[in-house]
Amino acid sequence: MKIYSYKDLSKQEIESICLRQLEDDATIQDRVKGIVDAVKTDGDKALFSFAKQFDQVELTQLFIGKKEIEEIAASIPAAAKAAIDTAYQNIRTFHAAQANKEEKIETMPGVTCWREARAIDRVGLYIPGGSAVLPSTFLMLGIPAILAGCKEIVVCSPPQKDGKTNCYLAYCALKLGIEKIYLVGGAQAVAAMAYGTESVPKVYKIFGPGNRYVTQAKQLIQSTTMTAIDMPAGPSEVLVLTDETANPSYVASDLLAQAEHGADSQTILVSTSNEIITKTLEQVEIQLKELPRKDVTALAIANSYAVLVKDLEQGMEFSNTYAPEHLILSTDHFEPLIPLIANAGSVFLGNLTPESAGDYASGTNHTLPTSGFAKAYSGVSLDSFVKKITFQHISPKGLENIGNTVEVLAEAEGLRAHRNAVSIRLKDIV
Ligand code: HSO
Ligand code: ZN
Repeated sequence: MKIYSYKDLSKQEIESICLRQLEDDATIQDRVKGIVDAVKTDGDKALFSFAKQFDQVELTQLFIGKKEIEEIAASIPAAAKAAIDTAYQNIRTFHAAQANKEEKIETMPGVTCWREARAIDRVGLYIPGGSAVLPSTFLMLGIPAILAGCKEIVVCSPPQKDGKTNCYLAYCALKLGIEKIYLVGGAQAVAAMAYGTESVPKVYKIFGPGNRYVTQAKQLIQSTTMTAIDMPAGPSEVLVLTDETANPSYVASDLLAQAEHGADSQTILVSTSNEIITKTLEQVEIQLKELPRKDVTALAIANSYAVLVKDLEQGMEFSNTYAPEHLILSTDHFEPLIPLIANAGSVFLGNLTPESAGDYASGTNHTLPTSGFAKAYSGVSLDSFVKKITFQHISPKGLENIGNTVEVLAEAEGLRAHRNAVSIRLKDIV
């Protein structure tokens, strides 16, 4: 892992080490376009053939229904069932608290404005199932979708080798009251949900992480159909800010947890202490050896770096420029840093708060902006599954109060019909 000293870096160098490699692979783009077009024209037929080609399974049906979900879910080990129950409860509690009813505001006497949330009727959730099957993602997307009141929740996840889904996903579906899982993965799943096929319903917004094909497909359908997406996605990342109060073994474990997601994951260590950097890197080497995914993890660590800063404030300055998906403040002195955080997806405070807690069970959502998008995007929340509609009502008194302002502005814009829409009413009340 490369080590930089902040004081020796120019502004340009800082910006350049904060840059993520944005995916612009023409081969992937072409392949994804081919897949999306095939699903658009051939529907289910294309999905069956892609299942054979990419998942090596010969499906007879593109989904599993309630009965099968119940049967598969029954084989979940007791400990996993209990863990999912606890995570479910915490995620539900945290997201339920996001449903705030907004006040009606009288902007002028007789002019009342307000906003109400309405669920997006049909949403699509993509649950990855390639190198890792992620039931946690099912909970992170399914719970807010249900709480928001989405009427149709379409779930796509690649089929396992047996042409089914695994017991963890089946149990999540059962808990969420979702009665079908479509056995469709990759770019073809995104296309199916964007265009609709004989089996897979078309949705208005697609959520969920995925590999480069899934990400590319989401971007493509966003620009070619009326389908919205949760956010642009890139490889997962963490920035850990530390001082001498950090525990190097804990910090190393957090860096490795992020690194094991994939070779392109980024793990950034920022510290006020040279000693913490050295000890953490030693710990990374020691802990890495024991990991089952050590090959991929080592590649991600090799692509990562450490930055030595003069104090925690300077570390925050760097973090705000980097805008990490996950920011861990591994210091006892995190409190005064909170107001300084400008750009981050989700923040983990203190030495006993591992990112893994948020990945699975504390309650916050793990679908977060990566690649610097934390400068402008929020993570998934209840809000992601609703539209906010504004309302207004004007009383006779209100029209008297606001009428002239609208008339003058309409005239200034040369829009006589706009002015008339007020004048014609004002005439009747004064
Ligand atoms: N860290 C990932 C989420 C995840 N981790 C799922 C484990 N399972 C992106 O925030
Ligand atoms: Zn994770």
